[in-house]
Amino acid sequence: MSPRLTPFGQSRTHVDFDHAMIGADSHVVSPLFHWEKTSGVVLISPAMGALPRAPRFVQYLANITSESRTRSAPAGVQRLVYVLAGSIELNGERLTTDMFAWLPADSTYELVGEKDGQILVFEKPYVVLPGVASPRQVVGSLKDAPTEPFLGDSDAMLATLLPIELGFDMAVNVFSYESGATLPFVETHVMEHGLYMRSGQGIYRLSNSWYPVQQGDSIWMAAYCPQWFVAMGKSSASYIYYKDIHRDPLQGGLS
Ligand code: UGY
Ligand code: MN
Repeated sequence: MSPRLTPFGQSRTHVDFDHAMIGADSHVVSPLFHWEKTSGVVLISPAMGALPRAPRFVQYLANITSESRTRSAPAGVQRLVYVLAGSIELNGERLTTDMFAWLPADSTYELVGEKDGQILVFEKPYVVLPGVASPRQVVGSLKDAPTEPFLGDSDAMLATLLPIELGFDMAVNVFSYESGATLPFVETHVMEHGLYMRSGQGIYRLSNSWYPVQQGDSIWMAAYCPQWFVAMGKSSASYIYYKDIHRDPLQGGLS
C-alpha cells in the first residue's frame, strides 16, 4: 500500500477534552487485543481523555480476513459487532454487510472471518441492574430493525438495533438523513456517544466547534457535549452510534 501523503500536515482530525473527530486519513492500524490474527484501528477508548471526561467504552474497526478469530471480550465486557463490509461467522451463523450481533459479557463464542472486509465494534463493561435479568445474545440486521422518523421528521430516520429493555445498558442506533435534514436541536445529555459515519457527509457541531464530516469519520461525544448535525451534499448521510442507557448516574451506572 502506498503511504498517504499530507504534505502540509493537514487533517480534519481533532481531539478535545469532551469530544473528538477522527478522520479516516489519520487512522493507524495495529494488532487488536482479544483477537487472533486481526488488526484494526482503535477509534475511541478511555486512553483518549482525562477523568472524569474519558470515554467509558471502546469503539474500533477490525479488518477481517479468513484468519481473523475471537472467542470473547475482556471479563465483564459486552460487545456489539456490526459488519460494514465482507462477512463473518458467529458460531457457524453467517453475518453479512449491515448485520450485527450483541454478545453478552462473559459469554464465549466463536467469531471468525469469512469474507475479507471490516467490522465496527463497540465494547463496554456491562452494569448489572439488580432484579433484572441480563439479556441473551442478539443477532439482527439493519433492514429488520424498527425504524421511525426522529421526532416526527421522515427525512431523519432512526433505526434501533437492540431491544429497548432495561436489561440492556447500551443502545446502538443507525441514523439516516436526507440531504438538508438536521438533528432538530442542539442535544445536551447525560449519555455519551461513539459514532461512525457509514455514508454521506455533513457538518457536526460538537461543543462550540463545527466539523465537516464524511464517510469513514468517527466521533466521540462525552456526556453533556452539545451536539447537532446537518446532512449536506447530493447524497443522503447515515451514521451508526452507541449510547449508554438505563443506568442511574448516581449509582455509577454510567461508569
Ligand atoms: O440518541 C441520541 O441521543 C441522538 N439523537 N444523538 C445524536 O444523533 N447525536
Ligand atoms: Mn445524542
